Amino acid sequence: MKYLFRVPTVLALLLTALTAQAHDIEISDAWIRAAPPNAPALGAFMQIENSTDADRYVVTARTSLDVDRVELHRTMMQDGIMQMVPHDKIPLTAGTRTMLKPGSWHVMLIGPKTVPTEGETVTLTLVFDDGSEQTIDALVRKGKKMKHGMQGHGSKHDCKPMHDQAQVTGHERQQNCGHGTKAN
Ligand SMILES: [Cu+2]
Repeated sequence: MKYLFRVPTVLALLLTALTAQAHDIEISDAWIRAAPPNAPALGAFMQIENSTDADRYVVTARTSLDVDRVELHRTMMQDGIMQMVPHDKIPLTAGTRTMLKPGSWHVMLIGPKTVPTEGETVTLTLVFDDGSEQTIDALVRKGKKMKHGMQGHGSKHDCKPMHDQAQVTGHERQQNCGHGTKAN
């Protein structure tokens, strides 16, 4: 009898393990910010859910787009100014959702030979610290509108050194400033 009772338990444990593995790391809402044709770099953003009980990391990324290189960046306040800092990896804290978004963590596609237009999709591959990879499609679109109430909080100070936006139009830069401010 004892043996019979154990079988379902083992099966249940196995199923749980398999299910957990299938949903280890989940990437959703991947997008790339639409940019002018001469943009020197493109920001790629997404949400990454780490439903495991261990901290994980994105260690590198690739893209189907023809670019000079792909870097992992974080926009942050340094020496009193907002700037983009390259990182070796993006931490995915156990049991949490990490937001890659303007003004925060992002994947930077540097030196695109051709800048994709709005509505196109670009394939991104993220490589994790355990060597596993996930490939997703990122939609090229405009940045999300600022949330209500945030507009008044921006300042010129926040806008000055917004990384790759240095060479884009004034209008685009204005938009980006809002996002940087929001995220911090
Ligand atoms: Cu960047």
